Amino acid sequence: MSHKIQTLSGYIHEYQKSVLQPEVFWGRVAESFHWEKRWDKTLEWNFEEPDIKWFVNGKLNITENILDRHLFIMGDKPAIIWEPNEPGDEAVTLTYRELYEKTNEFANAMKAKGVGKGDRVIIYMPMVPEAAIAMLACARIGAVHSIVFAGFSSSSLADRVNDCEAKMILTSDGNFRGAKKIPVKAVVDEALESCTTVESVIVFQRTGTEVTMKEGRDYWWHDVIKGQSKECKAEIMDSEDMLFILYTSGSTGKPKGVVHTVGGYMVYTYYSFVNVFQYSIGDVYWCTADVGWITGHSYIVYGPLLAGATTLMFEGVPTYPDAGRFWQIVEKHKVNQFYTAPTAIRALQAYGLEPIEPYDLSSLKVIGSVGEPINEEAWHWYHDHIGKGNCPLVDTWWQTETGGIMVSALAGVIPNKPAHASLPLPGIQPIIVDAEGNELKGNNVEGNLCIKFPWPSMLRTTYGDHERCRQTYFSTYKGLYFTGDGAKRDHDGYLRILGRVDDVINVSGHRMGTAEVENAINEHPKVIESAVVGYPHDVKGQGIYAFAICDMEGRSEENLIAEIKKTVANIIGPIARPDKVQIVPGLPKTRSGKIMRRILRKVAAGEADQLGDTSTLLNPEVVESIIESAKNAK
Ligand code: 7RM
Repeated sequence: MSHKIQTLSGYIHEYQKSVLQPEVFWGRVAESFHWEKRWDKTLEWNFEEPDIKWFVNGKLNITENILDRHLFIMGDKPAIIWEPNEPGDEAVTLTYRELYEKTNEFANAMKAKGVGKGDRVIIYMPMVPEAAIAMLACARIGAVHSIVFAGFSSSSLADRVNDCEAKMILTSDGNFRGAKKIPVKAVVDEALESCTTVESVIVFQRTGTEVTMKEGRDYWWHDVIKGQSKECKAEIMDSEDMLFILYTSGSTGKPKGVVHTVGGYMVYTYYSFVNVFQYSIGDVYWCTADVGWITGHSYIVYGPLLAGATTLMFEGVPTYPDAGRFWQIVEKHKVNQFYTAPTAIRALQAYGLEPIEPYDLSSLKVIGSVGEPINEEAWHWYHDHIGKGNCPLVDTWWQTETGGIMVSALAGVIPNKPAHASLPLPGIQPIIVDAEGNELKGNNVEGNLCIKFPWPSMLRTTYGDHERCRQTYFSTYKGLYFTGDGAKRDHDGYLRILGRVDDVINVSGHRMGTAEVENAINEHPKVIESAVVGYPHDVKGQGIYAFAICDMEGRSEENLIAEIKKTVANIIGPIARPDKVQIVPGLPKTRSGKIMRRILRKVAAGEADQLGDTSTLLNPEVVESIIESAKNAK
């Protein structure tokens, strides 16, 4: 672990090196890995096309660095600890050797079904170790995984399957979440009615739920691994070959497939994991995310396992069987680093201190936050009552597109400051710009957050549509990667992330495009037009507020609102269900016909008295009736 920074002066020194000589800096980190062939050149890039290549012509397989490399001295050390949904059920530990064997066995099974290098595989699975095994098995044979969060609907799943033309789906019969048993395979079946590329589906048996298995297409996980060798030669990959695609919402209606490649992603997730969490061999690390999100990819699976860590996976939810579950697990497995989302903290905060009291949390050394800005109140609660005032709290800012943590304190190395993500990691060069793209230098400035130099784990493209990648991230400000977030650099030079400046809302740390939700609402036959905005929500950070113009004939407002919510849950998934729907006679439009969301945001936030100038509207009269009918929103 020679790359672990241990002091503030060490950080300052490393940061400086990483900016003055980025190629030397990252070359040194990359050297600690096993490469089949060393790279010729560390970096080639331009942000115009964009075209970014790290470790050019290097050849490797990421799983050799996760599995084979760790067999020698870590073979019997726990790689994954799995805590099941039911507290009474036994936890499962997989050592590095067991993970190696299970990955290879399943990789061979996938190969036997005709999947190989470059083929896309959709993973639609609950939080079981097999989800990690599935990811690694894909990486072993060079297949590109694309995980779809198992809470997404069949049509969301079908869209992703079709966009990446997946050849295989890995799924489960069902999924336990708290007191609920959720069908999973049935959702896949429904999705597959509108997909043509999928040749086989492998089903992991988790709940025993009855499922239909289509002859010649669907196979049980436990059947396909029978007789497979526990050795599988790793496919040699180019550093810039795809590792995975992960779909994420943006400001347009259609989620984009963010593409990450093997070499750079490996180097950066490892480096950032070790430094942010100050992981030491033997520690038990737990990130509560789902593998369906980027946090699960980078900081449950790849980063920790590359570092030889013990990573805990939890199948259930924070409030089952009660609001003490997280803390019970921390005590049970003596968790040393705990990484969760502000929305979970706020939800648990509402239960008070009683659920925490029975548990010994003294194993904790570092606590972390990710997914959205953490408000000061939640920060203090988390810091005082979970960290007991003596664990550094790392507020980590990053994105699906960045692949790894970009701005964060390094635990115990960089001093904390509530609600501030703080400082960039070595190798990361963030800048704040004004609307014209001028860099705002110095402290006490606020503007849009951009990154001006490439880092190893940045996205390379959006799958099947490179122009969209250029447009979305590299065209707003010439020569810069634009994050979509606003940020402030305070008087100490610490960064505070202010949230999205585009049409993306962050609901419980999950990104939703307003356009995506609007498209779903518009599917309801009685909806004529809709507009969706975010509004402050106590637990979720932001809630989804929808304004809809509807044909009311034969419907009560209440029924219609309920139907609209249901439509969205069906089309996208329950996480996109609007918190509030308001039926309106019209929407405020500019003269060019654009919806003026600024006004709707104020109404949704209950700040209709601060609307500002509405005189430029095409239809100013509609505003009064929107304000008036806000009380009927449900
Ligand atoms: C890791 C992840 C990305 C968006 C991002 C921000 C917001 C994430 C923080 C944060 C303030 C943080 N990827 N965000 N972390 N805002 N402080 N520590 O969440 O692609 O799903 O979302 O999330 O707006 O642009 S993501």
